[in-house]
Amino acid sequence: MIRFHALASGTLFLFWVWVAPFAQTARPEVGARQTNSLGMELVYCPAGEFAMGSPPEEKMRQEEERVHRVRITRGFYLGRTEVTQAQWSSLMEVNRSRDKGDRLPVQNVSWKEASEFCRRLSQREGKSYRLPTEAEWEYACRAGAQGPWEPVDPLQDLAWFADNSDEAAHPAGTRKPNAWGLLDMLGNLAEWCSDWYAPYPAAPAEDPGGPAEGTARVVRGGSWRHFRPMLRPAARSSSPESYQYPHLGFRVMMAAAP
Ligand SMILES: [Ca+2]
Repeated sequence: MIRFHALASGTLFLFWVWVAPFAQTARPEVGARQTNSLGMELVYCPAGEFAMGSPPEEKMRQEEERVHRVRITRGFYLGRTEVTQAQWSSLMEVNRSRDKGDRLPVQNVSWKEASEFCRRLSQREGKSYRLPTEAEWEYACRAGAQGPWEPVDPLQDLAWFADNSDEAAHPAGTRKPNAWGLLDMLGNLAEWCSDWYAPYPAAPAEDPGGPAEGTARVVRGGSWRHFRPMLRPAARSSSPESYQYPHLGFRVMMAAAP
């Protein structure tokens, strides 16, 4: 019996030695999904490097979108859609959305309220949720696409925007996904990012999180009320953090296990 025990322990030890290195390096597949306790789908975005901003030849670009290399050093999960009103109401007392509906994205939320939602979700799940940085947002929106941005499909198929929205938000995730499976990155609601708004640094950056202080927060993606120039991965916008608009919502970022 003792001999068997020793043998079993030895086998277990060898198994651990063999498995441990793989367990530490295993990463989810690009676009792998998780669903949290609110029924919110999260999409895995891998670590990587990309050209943030728009090249001079991109149509409708703004001068401030100057290209610089950005490295995202850790993979992360991003909400597959904007936070819906059903998800919002699970954690927050007041829903001030203009267009009411459980599957519609929550509207009229300030940056501080969106951050509070992330805090409560982190507490409930025992995970680390926050708003994505502007760099994480653009990286996920591009989903590996390089060079000047041109939608492969007609933009109407990818996004709810001024040409097809009938001046209202639409149920989350009812247009086509991008290459990583994310929905409504462009259009439907514009989205709060965590950074203070300021001109980009010119130098290459690693996990940039914006300046330490400012007067407005970054907003990305354009919305049901915007036209094509704002419906580009590099297009930037901003708003003071207390403002609430029917065209502005957010999606969550969840840190992946180290
Ligand atoms: Ca959006």
